[in-house]
Amino acid sequence: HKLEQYLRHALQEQLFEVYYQAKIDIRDNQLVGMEALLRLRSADGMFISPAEFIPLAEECGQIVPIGNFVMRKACEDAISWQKMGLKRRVSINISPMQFAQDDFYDTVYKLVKELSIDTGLIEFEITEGVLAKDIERTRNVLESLQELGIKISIDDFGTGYSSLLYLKRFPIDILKIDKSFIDDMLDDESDEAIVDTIIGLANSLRMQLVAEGVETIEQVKALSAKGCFVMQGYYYCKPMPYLQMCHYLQENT
Ligand code: G
Ligand code: G
Ligand code: NA
Ligand code: MN
Repeated sequence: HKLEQYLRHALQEQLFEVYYQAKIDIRDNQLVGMEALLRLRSADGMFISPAEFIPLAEECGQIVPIGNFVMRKACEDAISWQKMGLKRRVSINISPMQFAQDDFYDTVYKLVKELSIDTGLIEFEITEGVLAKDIERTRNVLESLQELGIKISIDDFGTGYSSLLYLKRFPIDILKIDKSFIDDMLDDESDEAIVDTIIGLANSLRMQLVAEGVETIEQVKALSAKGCFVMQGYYYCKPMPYLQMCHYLQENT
């Protein structure tokens, strides 16, 4: 497969880039964190969507070294922002296969020690599918990460099939309301009801909330009226490279 070969080449030649998208707490308009998002350009300079290459990287196992690269780069950038007085938490997407590696926790632990990073700077975004698999081990890994000081969020929440029981039993800090519900919440009563339910759930389980894919002021108003105050989406800012995020942080601090 051509793309598979290109992924190998991209890893060797360090062609992957990590972009950052801000999360804004609208109560005080502060940039409270950002999500690291992987980017890759083809030979002609066009972006290849991670939605295309991540599933392939999962299939051929390359997601592990690619995921390790993202983790290291995001940690290094978070440290560099902290040194510049722009301390913010960075969230890193962890793919199910990456999480399933026997040495996942060891890899994280070694990196944390090697970089001497303040673990309060790190958040992992996992999907509901991770919670439903190998429950005992998953709980052990999540608890170890929590002890290390890393925050855990559930990405695309509401689209998977995690049992509410797992949510209660696992150390989860944040629910990210999936973009698909935000997209339609203003015209579709069921989507609005799902958003209300997720907000209620987060409040009763004392978890924080992030709304993903917020694109309009109407969505911002509706979400804040419901008690969800942390927003991520094009309405505030698109994912941007490290240097641009430096400027953005300086302007917004
Ligand atoms: O950034 P964008 O919307 O194009 O991302 C498309 C998909 O790729 C999303 O599901 C996103 O979570 C995923 N993705 C982006 N960066 C990473 C990454 O570093 N690791 C993993 N596992 N998935 C990522
Ligand atoms: O699966 P995950 O939630 O990690 O996917 C995040 C993806 O959503 C990123 O690729 C990012 O580029 C994209 N994204 C973030 N905000 C918006 C938005 O407001 N609108 C759209 N269409 N995509 C967004
Ligand atoms: Na994510
Ligand atoms: Mn998501």
